Amino acid sequence: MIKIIKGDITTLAVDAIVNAANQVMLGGGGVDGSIHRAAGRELYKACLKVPEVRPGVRCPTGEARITPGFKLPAKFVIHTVGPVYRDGNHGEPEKLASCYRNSLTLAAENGCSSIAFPCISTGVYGYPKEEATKIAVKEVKEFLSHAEMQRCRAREGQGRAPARSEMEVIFCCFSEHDANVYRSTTAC
Ligand code: AR6
Repeated sequence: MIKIIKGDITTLAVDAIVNAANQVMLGGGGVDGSIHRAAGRELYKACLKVPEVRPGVRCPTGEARITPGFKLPAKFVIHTVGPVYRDGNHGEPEKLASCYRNSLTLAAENGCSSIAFPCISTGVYGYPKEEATKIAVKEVKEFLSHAEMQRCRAREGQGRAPARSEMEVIFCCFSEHDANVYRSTTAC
């Protein structure tokens, strides 16, 4: 199930909120700064413990890492790094799509049944909102329908409904304008 809300992602009592982080994963501006402030110093310490894949890179662009939420109402923070937008011809759409796919997969692997996303890459990283929204909605819809297909197969195979229910995916927009972009895109 997809929900679109206007609000501050740090206030949501969901299983996981997604952070639009950078590769170092030690905080920054925008939603990243707000999440670190609300979660407290423990989040910074947990991020420090995430191993570097190369100097200064804990999470490469398009990938995702998970930590506890500490003082946040959310149980987990899934940190993902969106692409910096240049012109759309430098692999940005694929990288942004993999942020959504990897975050959703990590959430499912950690037993999450609700997850909230900010509009990854559309702030400091400059991704045009309409284009980014189309990618976000497409990836989430594909993930949910694939998960539904797996549930159907499991039902057929076992003769009973599996315990796992559909994941609730919230697009948490910081402005009414962003929420309207999501509303018109999900309606398509
Ligand atoms: N709740 C929900 N959405 C928010 C919030 C909030 N509390 N605060 C901002 N947004 P940005 P990026 C929206 O710039 O473009 C950081 O410095 C905001 O309106 O936070 O992926 C990182 O460390 C926008 O729509 O992330 C990286 O260096 C969206 O969140 C860099 O910025 C994303 O804006 C990442 O840039």
